[in-house]
Amino acid sequence: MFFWRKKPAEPGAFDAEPEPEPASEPEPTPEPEPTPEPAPEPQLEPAPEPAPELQPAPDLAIGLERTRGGFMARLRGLLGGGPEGPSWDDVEETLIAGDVGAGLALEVVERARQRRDPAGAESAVRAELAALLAPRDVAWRPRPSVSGGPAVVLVVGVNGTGKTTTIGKLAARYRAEGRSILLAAADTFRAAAIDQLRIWADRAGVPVVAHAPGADPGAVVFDALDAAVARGADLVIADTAGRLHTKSNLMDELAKVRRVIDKRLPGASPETLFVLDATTGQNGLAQAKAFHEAVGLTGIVLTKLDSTAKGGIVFAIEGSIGVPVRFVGVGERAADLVPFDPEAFVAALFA
Ligand SMILES: Nc1nc2c(ncn2[C@@H]2O[C@H](COP(=O)(O)OP(=O)(O)OP(=O)(O)O)[C@@H](O)[C@H]2O)c(=O)[nH]1
Ligand SMILES: [Mg+2]
Repeated sequence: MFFWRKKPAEPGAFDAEPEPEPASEPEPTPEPEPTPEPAPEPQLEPAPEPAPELQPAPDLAIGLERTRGGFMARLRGLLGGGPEGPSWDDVEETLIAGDVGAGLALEVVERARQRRDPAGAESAVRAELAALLAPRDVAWRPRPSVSGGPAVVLVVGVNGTGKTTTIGKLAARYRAEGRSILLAAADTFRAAAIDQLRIWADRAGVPVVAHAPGADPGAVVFDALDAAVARGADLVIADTAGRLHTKSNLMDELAKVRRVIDKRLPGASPETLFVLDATTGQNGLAQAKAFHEAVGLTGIVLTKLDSTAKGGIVFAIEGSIGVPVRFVGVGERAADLVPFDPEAFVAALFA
């Protein structure tokens, strides 16, 4: 099967062999090609070197243009009104329309009113929104918890939220920082998913461990961890198939992958990143809760913030499961992933 053929080594690849000299003896009769069979062992594809340079991250204000022009423009308009102050009902309604959520919108308005902020209503609402986002280490990186072992990142979420794209962006980011990365193609549901991960891996210059489509995702992750330990890689990022949070058998499969990591690298405490499409709005909260229960999330990546005028979900998602947003996706390029800094985020919204 074509799938199992090793790719030719790129010029300059670290494990490229020199071309063999042409033989002077008469050519032996070529053996008939054996019927290719799916090999049981994983395929570790070589990565081109050196790491391509990562373009600078986009300005957050540009990435958030739609949200800034959408519910935030209305909010700023209301809050910047005359000396009599805003209509708090309108403020609440605007927050709800911006996906902040009804309960949270009411709380923000109540607390902002009680502040009687001498700097005005905008300053009060801004402070209350900022207070919904816990302070965090903005320079966060996935770190190994097992001495000598790799850091492990398991990427999960419902279908089409941007998991594979985010993995490509993360690989490019950490590779540009000089880390040694390996990707695990544990979305074995479709052949195209494996190919998509390969394209991102090639761009970032990182190797992929893949099995055949339909293989057990846990086995792929197990082999990727083996390969990472053997190579001394310091980061493994595993892609997983998108799944509906309501399908318990699929959620069980994810929990199994999680157990495989614990078994192969006891104490590794993998980062489990939940990728949420910001355009999903409040439905994202139910998704996050179900994934949190199934696998224990440690971080959130909020994607497609560039595509929504209602980015208020960011204020609701953290509090709903008590897990920090680590990155926001603001486009489809490798560089379009921004580490989440609550202060910069709120400043960009109110700019
Ligand atoms: N505009 C925009 N598009 C994005 C972003 N992140 C991902 N996408 C797009 O979203 C679509 C789905 O992305 P994938 O990475 O394939 O999503 P996935 O979660 O891996 O999908 P499945 O594996 O099918 O569950 C692609 O067209 C991506 O280019 C983002 O931050 N902004
Ligand atoms: Mg995918």
